Amino acid sequence: MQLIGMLDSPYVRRVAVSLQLLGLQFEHRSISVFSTFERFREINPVVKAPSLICDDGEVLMDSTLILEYAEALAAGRRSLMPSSLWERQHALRNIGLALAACEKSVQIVYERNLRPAEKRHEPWVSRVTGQLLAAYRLLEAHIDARLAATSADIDQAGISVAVAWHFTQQMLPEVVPAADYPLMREFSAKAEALPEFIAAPHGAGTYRHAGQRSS
Ligand SMILES: N[C@@H](CCC(=O)N[C@@H](CS)C(=O)NCC(=O)O)C(=O)O
Repeated sequence: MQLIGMLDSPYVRRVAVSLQLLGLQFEHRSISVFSTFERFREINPVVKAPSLICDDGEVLMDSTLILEYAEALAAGRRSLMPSSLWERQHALRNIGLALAACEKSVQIVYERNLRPAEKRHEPWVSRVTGQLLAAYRLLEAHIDARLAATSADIDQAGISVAVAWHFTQQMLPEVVPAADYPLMREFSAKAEALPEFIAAPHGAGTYRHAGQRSS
């Protein structure tokens, strides 16, 4: 299967990290939804990153749906979702906060990079910024030892929280000052040191699995 989209998207990156941790082989194609719109459109006419081309050619989109498919592929070997109801509830709460943080960060980036300065609507930016900070304040309050950060025990909440935080810090560090979130910073440093995160770094690069990297 092929993962389509750039690793500067937190949605693409959470899928790239998760597929590795689930033990699933995939090819990554770093195609941009902006600079290579037409090329992306040939793969998925809706032009959404991430897109996943399944082995039979069917194309999936939306990171959460792709991860649901990946979980089914890895069933019986590994899952990144806790099985106990109580732990799953907390994981889903943290994933929801992480995805909201991604969405609000992306909205601010798009507002800055895609909209002409004279057309920017400050009340909208303030609203989105407030939502973004609310998500990170809640994550900072909730983050605890349950968010494990080794390759063997990190779960989808840990992956999504770490990827969201790193994306926001890469793109909008002045909006969400890291110094105000010491627990997030500490957790992110542990997660970013894992081989699966290092193999799929934020940016324009392409993930290559270990065999591809050494050849
Ligand atoms: N909810 C989606 C969000 C995906 C998303 O918005 N991706 C961005 C890249 S970060 C994208 O495709 N942008 C192009 C567009 O929406 O036109 C997911 O989880 O995959």
